[in-house]
Amino acid sequence: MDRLNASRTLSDTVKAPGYVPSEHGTGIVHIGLGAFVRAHLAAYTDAALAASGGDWRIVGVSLRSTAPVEELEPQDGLYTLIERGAAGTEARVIGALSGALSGATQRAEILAAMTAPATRIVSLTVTEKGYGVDRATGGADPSFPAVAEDLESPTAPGGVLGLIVRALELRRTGGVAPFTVLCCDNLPENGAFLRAGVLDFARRLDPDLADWIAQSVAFPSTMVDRITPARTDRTLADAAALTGFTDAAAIETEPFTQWVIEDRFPTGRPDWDVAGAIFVEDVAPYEHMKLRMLNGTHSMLAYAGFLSGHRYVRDTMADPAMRRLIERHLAAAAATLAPLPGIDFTAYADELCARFINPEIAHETYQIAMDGTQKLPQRILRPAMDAASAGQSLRPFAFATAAWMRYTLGRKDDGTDYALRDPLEEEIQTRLDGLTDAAEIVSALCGLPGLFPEKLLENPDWNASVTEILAGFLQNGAAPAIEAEADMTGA
Ligand code: CS2
Repeated sequence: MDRLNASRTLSDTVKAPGYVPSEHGTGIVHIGLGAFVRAHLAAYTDAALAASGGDWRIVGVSLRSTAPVEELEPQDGLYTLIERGAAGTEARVIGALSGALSGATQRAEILAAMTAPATRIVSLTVTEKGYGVDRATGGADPSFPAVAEDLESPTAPGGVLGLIVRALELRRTGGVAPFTVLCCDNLPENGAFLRAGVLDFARRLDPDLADWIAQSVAFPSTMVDRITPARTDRTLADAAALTGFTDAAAIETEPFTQWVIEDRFPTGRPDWDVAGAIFVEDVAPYEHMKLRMLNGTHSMLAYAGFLSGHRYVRDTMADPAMRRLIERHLAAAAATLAPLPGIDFTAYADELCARFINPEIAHETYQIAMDGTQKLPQRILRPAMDAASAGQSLRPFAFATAAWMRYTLGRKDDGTDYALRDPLEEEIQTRLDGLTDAAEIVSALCGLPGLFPEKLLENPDWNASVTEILAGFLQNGAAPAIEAEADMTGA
């Protein structure tokens, strides 16, 4: 079977781009060329190009893995986006990517793309751990390898902060207006987060440049949402059947998609609103809602579900005890939120349950369980602090935390080992070495630098609950511990 590319005529079973991709120039450099951007930002941009045109195609950059470039380049950036839902499967070919660059071999080309006057937006999905920003100080983290290397050789950067700062510096000296920086990762106030990291990095090299960036560069915050499981052989087989061509870059996702963005793009942006993006003054309340309700519940169900033998999110929804805990967590997370005009958190929770149930989406609990130390603070611990201040129950958050702690032991009840896949994996293993007692494990993990807020650790109720729940996991096993917890919900 031939490979998908721009000179092929697509079969009728797939929707082709509603424009001629080669007639549109590039306006965006996107760093982080995984599945998510292909299901989200590129899909919105594709719809905007079809509706209103413009030179807004995207050059994708994969900082470490060369696979995305090898998948996309031979296909002229085209790929199939498969949407799987109760109403059936839909597929469309996305034409928004104009090229793909690899951080491993093409640093000069990446900088050239970022400094090109036509580039007006640099967007990012590099995951929570990919920025090299110290979450405790908010500044650049010099213990992060790419930050250290780029501070040493700032003119040939390879990391996120180094690339943004160098590209902005070159634009400034070249008299080219700066691009807008759009962080699309699941972090609270993600624009301000990245801005602080960029400014601190720049200040270490050139305070004057840092001041200029602070005055001239926009970092709008944004909330992104679309459940995008890792690709499987079925994704590729379905893409081939639908398009009639081999497509090494196909991905699959759910029908639901949401994007809320602060409208601060001094040098313009695509008409993403035609595809349903919502522009608001302040995105923070939407981010909190999504991070605490969707992602917080996801993390809880990922740890508890994985440990009790549920491979996919949909399987946890079919387990009555897990289902009760999922509903309890959604309600507890909602109770920590300030009211958001026009949004009913109960309806949002119901909608999330319907998405989690989607039988067509094979979203692995093990995929969500990855990088727990990077996810817990905004998803579980901050809401726990808010619940404590408001006199609400800490129990659902303590349960999620205890499930994560049990997960960090790296071994299931049946003795199967698994990799933690967390940037602090080694440190966690060193701290836990030889420990079997719940209280000792809790205290070892609570000592991880910068992870648990002091205020939470000082709360006796929190420590007692986490320790008691973890002891239940250790003594009785995951499934009985989950049953016991669900019995407490009284539902
Ligand atoms: C998930 C998210 O892997 C994870 O941690 O919680 O990727 C989640 O699927 C997305 O944020 C949904 O928008």
